[in-house]
Amino acid sequence: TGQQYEKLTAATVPAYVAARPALARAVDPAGITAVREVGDGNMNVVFAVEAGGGPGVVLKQAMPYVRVAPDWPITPDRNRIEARVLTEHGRVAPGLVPALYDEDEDRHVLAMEDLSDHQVWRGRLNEARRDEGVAGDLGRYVARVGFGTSVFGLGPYAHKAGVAASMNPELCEITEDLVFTEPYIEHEHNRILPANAEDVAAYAGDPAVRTAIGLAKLSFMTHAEALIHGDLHTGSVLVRPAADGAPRSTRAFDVEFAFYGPVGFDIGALWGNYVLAAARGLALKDEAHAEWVLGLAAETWEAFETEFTALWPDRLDPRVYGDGVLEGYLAKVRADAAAFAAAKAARRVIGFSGVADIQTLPEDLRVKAIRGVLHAARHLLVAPAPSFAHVGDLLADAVA
Ligand code: SR1
Ligand code: MG
Repeated sequence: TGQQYEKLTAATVPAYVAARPALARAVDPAGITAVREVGDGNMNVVFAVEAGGGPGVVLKQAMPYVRVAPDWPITPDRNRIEARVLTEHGRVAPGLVPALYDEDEDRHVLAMEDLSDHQVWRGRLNEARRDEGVAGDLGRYVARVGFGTSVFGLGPYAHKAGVAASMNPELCEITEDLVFTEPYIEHEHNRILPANAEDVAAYAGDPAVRTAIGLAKLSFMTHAEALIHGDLHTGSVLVRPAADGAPRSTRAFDVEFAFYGPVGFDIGALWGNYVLAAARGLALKDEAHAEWVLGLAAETWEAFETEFTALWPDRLDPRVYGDGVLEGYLAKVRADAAAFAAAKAARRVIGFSGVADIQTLPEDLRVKAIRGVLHAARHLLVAPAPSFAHVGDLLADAVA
């Protein structure tokens, strides 16, 4: 495309829908009643298209730059990758990602299922809502993807073809820089409150922390286990609680960072974001909510382990992939997840791209919450057997 393509606006969306046959089948262009720009993520422009009396559609356009930093170029090809991954994840984890309706490779637009009856989980957690079952749904999602796109689920040739077809170097580089590098060096992206300067120096300067982060980065860059989501924070999850006879719905979205990586990265992303949500709860003196949130770590893990174990009899090559391998692999994923959780939590309180959980706290509470997150991250990185009970103690001590 030469990266020259027209940016969608709310005004041009109806004509765009009418011109795309796959889209016009999903939503009647003549019936469009409203187009709202709803993107609040860092990367893309997103429109919710409403059609009176019927389902709408969501359009997501990737521009050749980062939405929140237009002077930061980034490939719009992320949109093609996202389309492929949505299809693949929809195959192995049906009902846990949005349905894909259309892919426009010229203007880098994806059209997806209207999930406007859902809400972003991070926002609901920050309102101290307790959506039972979501953490388990996500553990099942990670397990189904972690098995279904792995050597175990695909066999050697399809796994290698998957690795080759899922290269995502530019988006991976963002993670390698923002999660695993910049928080550990002097960098213009870092945003550190003066009152947290010593906390950050103690965390990022600790040789044991630095070694653990370096090893986690190496694992992220080299362990091509499965086609992981790659950015599974609580802002990448949509939730609709059960109501009026309709069941609960949980969807992981925004899969543009997906690539063949370590499965523990997705579990760790969730765990790290539970730490951030719990730090908020404790800072606001809502101990009950914080305790509930930290309990989600076990819920996600147990659902992951149960689902992965249930899929294990379907592995394509049981000759030496016996039950001892299952046990060893689960232990590896769990250990990886603890380190990745630390990296994902710490980056949100040191580097580029903070999260509302922490950013919307008053400054005095934010300082304490950040201190707690860094103590928790260090524990997750260096303790021989890290525990979320101890994470809770560390967070509580910091905000006391
Ligand atoms: C420049 S993008 C910053 C962050 O937004 C995404 O959600 C990823 O987490 C990325 O690291
Ligand atoms: Mg995102």
